[in-house]
Amino acid sequence: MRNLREIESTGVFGTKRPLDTANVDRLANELEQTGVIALPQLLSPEQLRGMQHAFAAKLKRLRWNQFDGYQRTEPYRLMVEDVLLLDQGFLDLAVHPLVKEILSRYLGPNYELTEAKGWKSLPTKKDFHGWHGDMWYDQTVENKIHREIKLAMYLTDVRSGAFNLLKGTHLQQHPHNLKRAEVKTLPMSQRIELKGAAGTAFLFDTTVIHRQGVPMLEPRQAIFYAYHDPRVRIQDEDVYYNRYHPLLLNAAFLGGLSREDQRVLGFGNKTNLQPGFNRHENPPMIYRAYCASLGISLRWEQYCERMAARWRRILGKQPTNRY
Ligand SMILES: O=C(O)CCC(=O)C(=O)O
Repeated sequence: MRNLREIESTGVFGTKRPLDTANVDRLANELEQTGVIALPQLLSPEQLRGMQHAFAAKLKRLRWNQFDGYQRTEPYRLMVEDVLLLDQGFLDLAVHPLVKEILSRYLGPNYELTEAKGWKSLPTKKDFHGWHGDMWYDQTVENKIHREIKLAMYLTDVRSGAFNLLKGTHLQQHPHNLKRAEVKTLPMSQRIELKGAAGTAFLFDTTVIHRQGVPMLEPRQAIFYAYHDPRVRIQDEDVYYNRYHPLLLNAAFLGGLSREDQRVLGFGNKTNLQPGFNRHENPPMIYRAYCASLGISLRWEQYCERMAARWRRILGKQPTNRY
């Protein structure tokens, strides 16, 4: 496997350029053999800049009430869900012709994009994200090791805390989080660390043993798209959290999609739709405290407005428009 740093920049492998079948075959074979491939430059610098800008905007604050933003459910990562809503580049990447060609060879004709999210990893020396294969299908009923591919792209330059994997460990066992005893037996000579500049993209079979590297010395922003056959039964935990809900899309970015693009994006597919889904857990105490303080602050604002209006009437002044 080539190191990502050695990949030549041969210009943007854009959506208009005809695909070189030999090159696609070579990449698909490499993916089959090793469980991972580095991709050539798929997007233009302008597309990448648009994605970085939109992603950074989501990272400005924690999502709350009318303030859109990231989600935080763990200490070392800020999660940005549903990135296809954010910028045209995220959508273009998801249905890039080279990606689709490789995926249809590796996953067959029924694969779809089932999740599109990203995160900002915060600097830490803590080893919080161990070696694993991604669990997604219901292993209590599925005997087969199902194929799933993730497309990853860095949105910042990554010099530490890069994606790590053990080449050739894919499709050997059902994916799971590895226990300490298993980690001791891993073929560490096969370890690859995918450092790279912003825009670096790669595909990996999610059964390949992988992890985020430690230490993470500077913040890292990356997106990960998951592609698999949506007809395969999802594990209970992901049904519970509605993880593989139909993609959330932005109408502004859906012009000019081919029928294949529409299929890949799951147009009209209700297999994993949970109508009226509501999270099953109760929000934490702090949420109730926020709600209560919001109610008080809204009522206080209204009271201040009424007082200000009364004083304006008394003093004969015109109201100033706040909006
Ligand atoms: O953030 C990383 O580098 C690791 C990602 C990962 O483990 C995953 O997507 O399953």
